[in-house]
Amino acid sequence: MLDSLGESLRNTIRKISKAGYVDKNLVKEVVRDIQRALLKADVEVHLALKLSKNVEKRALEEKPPSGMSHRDFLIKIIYDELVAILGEEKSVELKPQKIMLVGLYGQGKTTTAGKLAKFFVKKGLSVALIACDVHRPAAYDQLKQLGEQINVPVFGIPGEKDARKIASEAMKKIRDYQVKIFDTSGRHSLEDELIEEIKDLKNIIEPDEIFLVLDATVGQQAGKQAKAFHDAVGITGVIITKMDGSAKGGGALSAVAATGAPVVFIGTGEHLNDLEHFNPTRFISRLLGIGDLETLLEAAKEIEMDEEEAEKVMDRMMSGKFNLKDMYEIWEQMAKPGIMQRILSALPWAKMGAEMDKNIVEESQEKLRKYRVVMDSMTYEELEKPEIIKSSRIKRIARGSGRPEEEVRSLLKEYKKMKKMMKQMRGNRKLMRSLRKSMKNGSFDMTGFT
Ligand SMILES: Nc1nc2c(ncn2[C@@H]2O[C@H](COP(=O)(O)OP(=O)(O)OP(=O)(O)O)[C@@H](O)[C@H]2O)c(=O)[nH]1
Ligand SMILES: [Mg+2]
Repeated sequence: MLDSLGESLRNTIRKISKAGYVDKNLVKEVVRDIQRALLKADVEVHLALKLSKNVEKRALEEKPPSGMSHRDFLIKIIYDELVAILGEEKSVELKPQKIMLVGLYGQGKTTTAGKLAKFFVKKGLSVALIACDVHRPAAYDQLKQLGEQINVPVFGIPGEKDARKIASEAMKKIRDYQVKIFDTSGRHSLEDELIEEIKDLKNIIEPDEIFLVLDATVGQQAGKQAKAFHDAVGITGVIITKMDGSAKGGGALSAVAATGAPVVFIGTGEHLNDLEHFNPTRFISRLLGIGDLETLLEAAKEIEMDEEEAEKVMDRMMSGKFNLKDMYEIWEQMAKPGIMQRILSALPWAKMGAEMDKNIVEESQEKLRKYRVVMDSMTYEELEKPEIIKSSRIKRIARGSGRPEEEVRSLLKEYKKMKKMMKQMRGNRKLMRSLRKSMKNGSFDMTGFT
């Protein structure tokens, strides 16, 4: 998704990283690049100009905080400005509420109603769907089918031509459900008739949330469309659908900028599970290829350990209680191709990822081969407390494994080295936390990361 925008922006970031120094010419060039990338991705012209102008102004006028290079500062400015467009992260609350979905024809309202219903059901809330679309002939049946898939009741009055009546009836009949999701009619464009209808529906339903459902492939028109809906009923959030497709995505950025309403979810497919919570900072980090800690933790999750297990290993590593079994486990993880790359891509050192991955995989595989035999000849006690392995034990282990004593010693040396590294990483974890915190506060200190 958003491949081409991401790629052009990442090229720009690479250009900055590779530059010897940041001067006016580089700033101008980068600003031009960003403008071009945004326009190509269908971001509205004035928004693209405003963003690139902000970048230019700040890059030329502001000084990097002490400890940060001009290069990193320029990257940070770009990151900041993109994040600023998307605004704060917003999540739906897990409480009883009424949600009304609005949007033009075919944007994905009905499908999204089903996805949202499933989302709340999974969180243990009781959900009802209400079919207030009186325009599309089979709208009720479509919603009914979705409801059946997830055992969620669908309220509707087939044949009824007035959406207001359906909503009023529904308000009486489905009181007992905690979450009520209202699907509404679409139109080709925001006609007066539709505006009147959704305004009335809003008065009847008194929704807690009004989400605009917007197809990611809607280009330059997205901002205008979003603003019109916003002016009519006040949008509290945007759900961008079809992010799995070839969307250029700039429309989505424009819509958010035009309404100030944050993106809450993105739809990434036709199935009811294809709904993802949207996190603006993570989204931009990925787009720029600079990653953040959350992505890092996710990558750690993907390495076939469940989250708890990952936390446990992480905690053990960080607590300084680190033994040979832990070391072996870590090598085992690192010996799998792609894993370091994934982890590194979440860090500012992303560009080194692929190369390092290859080296680390080879190195780890070799270590595993070499030391497995040696470790097989150790007792549990020795594996858990390697410190007790002195020369008589070394002799025994060497004999038992049929490997030279030197190899046992080198394994122990390796262990000591790694343990020391873990200690240093403990310091870095704090650094990571502070980085994340400062990113949230808007100040961003990359000291120690470059
Ligand atoms: N690939 C993909 N397809 C989607 C997504 N969301 C919706 N669709 C598809 O888009 C088409 C239109 O979706 P609907 O949910 O019917 O859209 P709507 O806004 O209710 O349309 P109207 O009721 O006609 O206004 C359907 O074929 C959906 O399967 C998504 O996130 N990804
Ligand atoms: Mg529909």
